[in-house]
Amino acid sequence: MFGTTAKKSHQTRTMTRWRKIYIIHSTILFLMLLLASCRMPPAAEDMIVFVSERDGDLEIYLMDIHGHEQTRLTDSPGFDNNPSCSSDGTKIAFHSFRNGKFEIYMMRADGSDQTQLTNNPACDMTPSWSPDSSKLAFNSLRDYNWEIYVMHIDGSHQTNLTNNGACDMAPCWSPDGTKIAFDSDRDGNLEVYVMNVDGSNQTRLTNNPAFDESPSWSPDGTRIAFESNRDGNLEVYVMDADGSNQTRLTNNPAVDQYPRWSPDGTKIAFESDRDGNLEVYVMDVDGSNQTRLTNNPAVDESPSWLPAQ
Ligand SMILES: [Ca+2]
Ligand SMILES: [Ca+2]
Ligand SMILES: [Ca+2]
Ligand SMILES: [Ca+2]
Repeated sequence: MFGTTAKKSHQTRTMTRWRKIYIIHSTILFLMLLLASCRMPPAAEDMIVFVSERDGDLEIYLMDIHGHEQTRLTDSPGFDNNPSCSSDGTKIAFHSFRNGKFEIYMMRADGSDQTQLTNNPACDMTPSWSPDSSKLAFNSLRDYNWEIYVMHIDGSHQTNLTNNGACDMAPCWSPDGTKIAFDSDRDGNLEVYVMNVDGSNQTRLTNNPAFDESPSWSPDGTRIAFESNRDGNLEVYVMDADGSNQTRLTNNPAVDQYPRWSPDGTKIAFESDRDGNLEVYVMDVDGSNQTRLTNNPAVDESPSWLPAQ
């Protein structure tokens, strides 16, 4: 009788132990599945990648085009800034100070697989994808003044395109892959230029004593958005790709800058401090419907459209 009770008690303890193990394993499995489900699935619609200081230092975030679902992608001790999304929507290039000097990095669109591409004591910054997602243009200070370089996305074949003693910055690859727009102060003040992807035929598009900078191509290649302070403070402008028809889109005493054309060609994202601190905005390409997407006392800036896959 006693033996049977002890046996039953032992069986009960064994079952309890197995039940505990089962519950622990189930919980771990559930948490792993939960964690997996939290990773960003491929975007079914266009998203906007941007930079924010809300968590203490500049990190890269993702949100939908309405400003919802704001999610952090990087978490490094140094600045992470100027994200640029590949046209296939799978990768984000950016620069980071995480290793004590500015270098170009790349990650998947969900923030995974963060990889360093440049490794040079001088600053390497502001990457821009070629439309076939095989190359990156970027700024480098390795020649003791800013030049525009291109490289393959594995970091190989780093080549100086501009070779000019002035500041040459802010490259933006044309949608047909044949040209790169950039800004330069080689003619005395910042102007927008365009060149062939081998660096030939460097041509000025703007000609104004004010700053004219930060070009962004429309997806059909016919127009270029840029920022200028020619009317007294920084505003977003557009022009035809040959520099004609320069038109102001914003008209606000605050800073309005960093225009980035949407993949479907209907909108331009930009940054403005009109509401007291830098936020990301979006507007129609004629300047109408200017709408704030972020709303945070920290700096929110540097939008880049992540195309739907
Ligand atoms: Ca230069
Ligand atoms: Ca100018
Ligand atoms: Ca303004
Ligand atoms: Ca803000």
